[in-house]
Amino acid sequence: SEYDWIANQLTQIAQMYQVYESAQHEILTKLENLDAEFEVNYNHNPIHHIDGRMKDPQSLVGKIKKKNLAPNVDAVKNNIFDIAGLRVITNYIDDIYTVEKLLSQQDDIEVIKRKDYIENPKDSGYRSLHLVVKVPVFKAREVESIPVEIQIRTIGMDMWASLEHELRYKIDVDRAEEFADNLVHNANALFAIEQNFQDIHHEL
Ligand code: 0O2
Repeated sequence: SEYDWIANQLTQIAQMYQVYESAQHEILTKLENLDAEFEVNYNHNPIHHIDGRMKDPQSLVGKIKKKNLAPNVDAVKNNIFDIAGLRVITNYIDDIYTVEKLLSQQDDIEVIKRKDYIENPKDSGYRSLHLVVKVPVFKAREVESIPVEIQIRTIGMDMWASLEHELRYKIDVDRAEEFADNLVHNANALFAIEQNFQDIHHEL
């Protein structure tokens, strides 16, 4: 019946979220372990802090529509890679690439997507390194390889992105251009400051 169909869909969705959350935990543990090792061996922590989120259902449905996907779990799994997300905030710009290298060189990690919005900032001024990595999740009956989106950025890049994200919803369409220039200017200024701090850090 129709109810069986709904029950089946809901179960599949719950199972999907559960396994993606497990994958997020696996990656979070790897990152925390790397940071702890740095703490013991060097005087410097690359990671300032880590945030995580599971994509909320509204936003997932929005993406299914935008991408014109068939509304089923398989289509979602094969085409949407940010169901599980982690955001790694680093202290310095160099740390971004250190974190990337240390994670991606691990035997059970496969990088399936990489976008460097630091080399090539977005027109908005947005900077961040975006990775999608697959990690094996060991389930009762099988091993499933699950993608997790990781955004790696400095404190300054993160500050800019969260303020810009908040402002985006408040800016009138007719004044958008005026603010756009301002925001790009601020992104570049913050980047210059962080390069400066990086130089001092190297010097010391
Ligand atoms: P949420 O709530 O974080 O999920 P794809 O995911 O590959 O299909 P695309 O366009 O390749 O889509 O993704 P992109 O641009 O590499 O990354 C999208 C995410 O990056 C966004 O998530 C934001 O978190 C962040 N982002 C990208 N551009 C900007 C920007 O100009 N300003 C800010 N503040 N953040 C940005 P979602 O999906 O929008 O939301």
